[in-house]
Amino acid sequence: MDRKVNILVTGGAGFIGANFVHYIYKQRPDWQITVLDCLTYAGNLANLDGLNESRVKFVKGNICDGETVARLVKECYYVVHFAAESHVDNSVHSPWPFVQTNIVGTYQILEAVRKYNKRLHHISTDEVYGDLELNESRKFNEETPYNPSSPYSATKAGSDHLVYAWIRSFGVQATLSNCSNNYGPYQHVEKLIPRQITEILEGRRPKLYGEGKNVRDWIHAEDHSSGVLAILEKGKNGETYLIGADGERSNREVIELILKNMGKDTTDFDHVADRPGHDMRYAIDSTKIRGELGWTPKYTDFEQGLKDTIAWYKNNEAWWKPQKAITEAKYLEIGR
Ligand code: NAD
Ligand code: TDX
Repeated sequence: MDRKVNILVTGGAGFIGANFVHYIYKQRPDWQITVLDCLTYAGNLANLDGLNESRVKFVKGNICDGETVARLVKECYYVVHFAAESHVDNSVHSPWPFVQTNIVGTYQILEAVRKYNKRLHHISTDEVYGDLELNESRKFNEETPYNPSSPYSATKAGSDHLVYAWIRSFGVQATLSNCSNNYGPYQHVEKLIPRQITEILEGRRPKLYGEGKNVRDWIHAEDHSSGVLAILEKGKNGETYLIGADGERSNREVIELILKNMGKDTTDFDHVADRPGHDMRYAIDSTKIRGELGWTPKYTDFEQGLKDTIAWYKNNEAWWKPQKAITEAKYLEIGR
């Protein structure tokens, strides 16, 4: 590519967005990166520590603010749209911010890329497809019909439909990806894996929703990043790619593995109230991105990835500590 690439990353101060910024910073040393993030409770500027300001510019702003979005989109070459309200439990308790950010915010991004004819990659989730039975062989693929269960997944599904409509009605240049559950550094302590690691580090017991039979398909955030970069550079306009690393584990297995790798007895956890409408199983068939774009995940050993993640939380207490008590107080309020 001849011209200098400036990539606009929305939600780049959150978990996956920040992992993506670090990945691009290393993999594409000649690219300029602009992060647009309004720093909700889930955003943290410290996630971008260590990156040189001559290459990474941070703009504090809301994706629902059309003027800010248009100004930044006008200046960039690619837009990768991660910004979202992302936690299912929060969406069941308080859905309105999800409608605002996930739907109205995505609308503003789409209007700006339409106006300035810029290339968009929209980040979505496997949760838009609803859930699978525990014992069926079927996995989600690009043809699976949408069937979201929670306010979170319904608003992500809504944002995906907006992207499809803008592609078809206005010829917007966009790709989409639907990824499975991510883990790795910088994940907020509200999510399953960091919550349990930090509970143990604070001397408490992990908390398993219901019986813990629910299955999630785990992928390391760096593998999600490499998938997104492959789509951005080699993906076909208008297409969707599912990203997954064959990492299916029940929640109970995940908690047992965390306990084992932190030197605890694997029965040392508590069952707490189940999540309302709790999706049973997610699983991704990633044949398309592997076959068409030659993408493969690097972290194929989940237990090793988990060990690295445990080490990261042990070594970065100052990063998670300020959020921990606030997060557990929220959980106490909803009884989990
Ligand atoms: P996160 O909650 O950790 O981070 C979201 C980021 O977006 C935060 O930095 C927050 O400040 C920012 N943000 C929220 N609302 C905003 C707004 N209105 N304007 C500007 N910035 C705003 O989320 P995450 O887990 O990193 O997820 C990132 C994306 O990946 C989301 O689109 C999510 O749906 C998708 N996704 C997540 C997973 C997962 O396992 N976490 C899996 C598949 C897809
Ligand atoms: O303390 C807990 N105990 C527990 O058993 C927590 C926080 C969760 N769980 C269960 C609920 C889920 O079955 O673990 C599983 C994973 O929970 P989350 O980390 O909240 O993730 P999930 O609901 O699966 O959604 C995640 O993956 C898809 C992300 O938060 C979404 O943003 C993404 O789209």
